[in-house]
Amino acid sequence: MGTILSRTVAEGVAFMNLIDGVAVDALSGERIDVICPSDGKVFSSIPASATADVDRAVRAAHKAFYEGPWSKMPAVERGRCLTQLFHLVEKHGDELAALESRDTGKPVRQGKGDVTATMRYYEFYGGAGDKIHGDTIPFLDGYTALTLREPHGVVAGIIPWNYPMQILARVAGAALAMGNTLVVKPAEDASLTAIRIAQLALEAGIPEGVFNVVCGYGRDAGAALSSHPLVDYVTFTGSTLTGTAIQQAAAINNRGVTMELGGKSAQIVFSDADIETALPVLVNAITQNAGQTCSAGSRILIERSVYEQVASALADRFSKLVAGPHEADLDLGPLINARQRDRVAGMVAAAREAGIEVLAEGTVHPDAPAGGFYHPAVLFGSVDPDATIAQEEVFGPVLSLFAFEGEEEAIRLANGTDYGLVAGVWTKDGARQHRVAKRVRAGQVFVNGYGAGGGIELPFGGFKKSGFGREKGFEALYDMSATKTVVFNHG
Ligand code: TXE
Repeated sequence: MGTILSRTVAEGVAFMNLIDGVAVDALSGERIDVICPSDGKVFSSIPASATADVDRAVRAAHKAFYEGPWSKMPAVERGRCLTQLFHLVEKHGDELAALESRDTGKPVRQGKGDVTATMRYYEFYGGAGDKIHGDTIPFLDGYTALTLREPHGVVAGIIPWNYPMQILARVAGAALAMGNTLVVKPAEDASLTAIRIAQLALEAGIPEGVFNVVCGYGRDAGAALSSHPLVDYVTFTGSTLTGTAIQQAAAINNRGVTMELGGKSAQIVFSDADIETALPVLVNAITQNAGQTCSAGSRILIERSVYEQVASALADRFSKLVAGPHEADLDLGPLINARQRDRVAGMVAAAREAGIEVLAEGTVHPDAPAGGFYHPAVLFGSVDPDATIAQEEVFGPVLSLFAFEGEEEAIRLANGTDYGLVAGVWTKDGARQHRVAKRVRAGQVFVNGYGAGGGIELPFGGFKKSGFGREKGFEALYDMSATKTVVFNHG
């Protein structure tokens, strides 16, 4: 089962909120247990913050925006702080990876991958903020007209539990680079790295009050944050249902929002594809983070002439997949909590009962702790495109295969859900690559490859119920700022 690498990290530590540069408990003193998904045991705790704590953090961020140096600093100086944060994440990389693995249950090497991606966000945005500028616009005689890109003010970041450190980095990197101040509400299931990163941000020279973290439940702290009148912009990654609630809350104050929601992403495998190259990528796209990835490739559409070949090669690989505790570094870790494990198990059971064929199933390692939230990988074959398992996000290691005949049907199936986050196209035909990439309704399309996790410089976001607004790359800097037009009359 491998050696124990991170079963002791943060043992017994009572983590605190970080508000205005100070570590503070919730005003009520109430706390939430932190449970390791690998064994289901409590190892730490976080504050159960409520409206009054959120108010305190938002007021600190508001004061830091209007009275502090951050929003007035030259972009290059803000960038240097973010670059310093990049160095500090690297310095504390082992600790952060261990913390993330224990908090989320993800295999240790994936925790390390999250550190690498997190560093890359702070590196990218450390160098990007000073490259954003406005325009001068030809206007009436006797006038000069120009635009400035200005920060929104206080940005609220509501973060999920699947990639807590990475998703925080993509929000914080872009928001801070543009001069906003930040109040982060990490997920109640995975808040630890957010607290550590906010502490490191202080060490990196980001002033007090600029980067605040308030832990708590979504229905309490999250709802209070998204509806707070001093919040100027809300960015959210999570479920489509919660996204709708947050949009409604932010609408009370008519605030802008970025929504990065669910997915049911398809990869299309044409008969001329390099199948050997595709196979490990197809498997990884649904097993990474045990399928708890918004961009997971949860549907594979296979041209009928190669369906049997691809399906049996995938079945072979699926039957060898083993789930186990994070420190054992197997193919899959546990799911985040009992509720998610039961949800996935329920969807799998319903699909079986509906008569959908199970082509292969992985296993849970016999030595995996009994209290852990494990679910084996499951491969469904010849799935009806209208079936629930084909339409709804499972958020677990569950892959559905579909057969298609020709390009038109492939595109129709790929576009045949309410979501539109990512797609993959596997073919050697260059003209087809372009045609299909254009017609698939997804925010990112990968041709002969797949992976939304890397590529920090690539804009990312959805169509349809997958959300709106774009994160990552330069596009996020536009989302995290507003255009101001200034007109000078020389007459
Ligand atoms: O997510 P929620 P949950 C999907 C995935 C999963 C399902 C449920 O399908 O099975 O969501 O997971 C905060 N106001 N994704 O319930 O509720 C919450 O505290 C303000 C997709 O855990 O979306 C947490 O910080 N905030 C996904 C964050 O929202 C609220 C990642 C996400 O929780 C709130 C995670 C409220 N009323 C789950 N209610 C992705 N797109 O990557 C909750 N929150």
